Amino acid sequence: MDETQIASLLKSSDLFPLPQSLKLSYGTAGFRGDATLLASTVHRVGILSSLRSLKLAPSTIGLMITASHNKVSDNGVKVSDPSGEMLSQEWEPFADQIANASSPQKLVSLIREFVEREEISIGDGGEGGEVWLGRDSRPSGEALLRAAEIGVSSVPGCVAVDLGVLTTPQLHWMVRAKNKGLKATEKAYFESLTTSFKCLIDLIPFNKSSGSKLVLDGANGVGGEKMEELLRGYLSNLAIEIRNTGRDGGVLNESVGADFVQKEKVVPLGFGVNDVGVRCVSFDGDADRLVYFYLSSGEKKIELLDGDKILSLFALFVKEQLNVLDDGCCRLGVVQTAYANGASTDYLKGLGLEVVFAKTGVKHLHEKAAEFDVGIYFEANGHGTILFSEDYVTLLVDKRKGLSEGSDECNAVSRLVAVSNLINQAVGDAISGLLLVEVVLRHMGWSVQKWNELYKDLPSRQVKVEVPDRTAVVTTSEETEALRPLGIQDAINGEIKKYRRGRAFIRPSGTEDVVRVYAEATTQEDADSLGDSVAQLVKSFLGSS
Ligand code: 16G
Ligand code: ZN
Repeated sequence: MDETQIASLLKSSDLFPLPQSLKLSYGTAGFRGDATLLASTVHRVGILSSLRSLKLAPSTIGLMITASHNKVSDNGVKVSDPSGEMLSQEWEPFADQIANASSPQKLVSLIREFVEREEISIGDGGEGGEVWLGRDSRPSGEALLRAAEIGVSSVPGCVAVDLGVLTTPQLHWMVRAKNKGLKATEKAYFESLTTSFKCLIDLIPFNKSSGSKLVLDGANGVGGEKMEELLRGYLSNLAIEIRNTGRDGGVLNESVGADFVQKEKVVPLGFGVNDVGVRCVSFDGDADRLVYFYLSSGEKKIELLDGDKILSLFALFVKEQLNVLDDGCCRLGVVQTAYANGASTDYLKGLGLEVVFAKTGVKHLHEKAAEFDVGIYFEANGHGTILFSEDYVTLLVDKRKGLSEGSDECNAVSRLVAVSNLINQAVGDAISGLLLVEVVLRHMGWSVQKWNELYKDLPSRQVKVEVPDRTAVVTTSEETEALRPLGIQDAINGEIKKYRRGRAFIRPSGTEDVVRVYAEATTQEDADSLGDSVAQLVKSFLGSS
């Protein structure tokens, strides 16, 4: 790096001093924290994104400003690689280092070392870098986006493109499309969803009714707004009532949204007795997660159809199409985490599907799903998608050419191709997930209640334990067993044995300073009791803080 380049970085870094006592880690979903403390972090991630773009030149990188389901006063930042996937894990340590550099000088020296090691060429007449910026609807987003812009353009030869307010999956989709040389606008995103959705609806063999009403809880975030845009401009026939749009004074993620509904298992604000029996869906704050629910009585308690149930519905539909094709060469697999309800795993295995487990965090599930021709992944919290390998889609498209129009086989192929266009291939996407659930329910002719009957969740319990050092817990790669502290797994196994269909595991959280405990068993009482006794074990092995 030459003097002018260094001066440019120093000058812009002086504008964004690191707040004292801020210690950040890139974590499972980028950097997150109190929005008032994040300007330096976002600025530095802007620099990182420019370097990533130069390293992979010519390619566009995405930078999203969001804190997903966290409270409105928080914000965060994460990076999308050219494929639309999460930033490569190889760059995470560098992200941690620069985010925590105590002065502009230290920051620049870390960047210099990194640029040399990675052989990144800056401003020597080669390809320039390009970073696309998006933000969710948080009030702090605009100022943070400016910080990101300054960071991006402080790397000579790099430009920032402000795409404004978007859902996280929209930004990932657009980055992916751009790098594939496709139309990469928001309009193109909506058109792609619309075309594939309509195609799937047209392929429904019977029952083309427009379906009963769906009510969406938009978490007072960007998802509701974008869904309105989609309905207004593209899918005006779809009967969806949108609540919690953020315009009626509701606060982002406060007693609303997918995370609240999934964790608390109660109705979000804005829903009540009048909605008994109605099909409802909740997005999270940046619309990369969705869960369905309905009220079975006038109480607040809900019947929850979580990520596991969405996964099961999708798996059933995809498998049905593959059965029509009698296509033994397609490797279909599903990916879950240890949090998946045991009843869902049994159900999926009962369908004859290959079920594999990944560590918590979307990037881990995505990686495993990408190993299949068709890989379906979902976390119980509602984040997931269906990945189609490019080779398999090409094979399908070729196959369709030899089939007679309107035959069962041709329709099955067309459905699979349309699903691959509808469902976001980059990350979990609540809007496209919703559209696919709606299609599959109509295809099956099912109500939400009927869908819920696929299997009955085993009662479960989650407990958070505050400990002096959560990193003392080390687990196997699938997080189902604890390797450290020594002896704790034997003790947990001893507890599990006491309960019918007992299952429990512990893991250090990637987003909070706690150890998480998950327990399930045949009755709620047993699940609670198993959860509590495992939490006690964590305290006795690690000490409580
Ligand atoms: C993040 C992850 C989510 C995971 C959660 C676990 C992404 C986009 N998000 O929100 O997938 O379930 O962390 O949190 O990867 P925990 O480690 O605190 O339990
Ligand atoms: Zn989210």
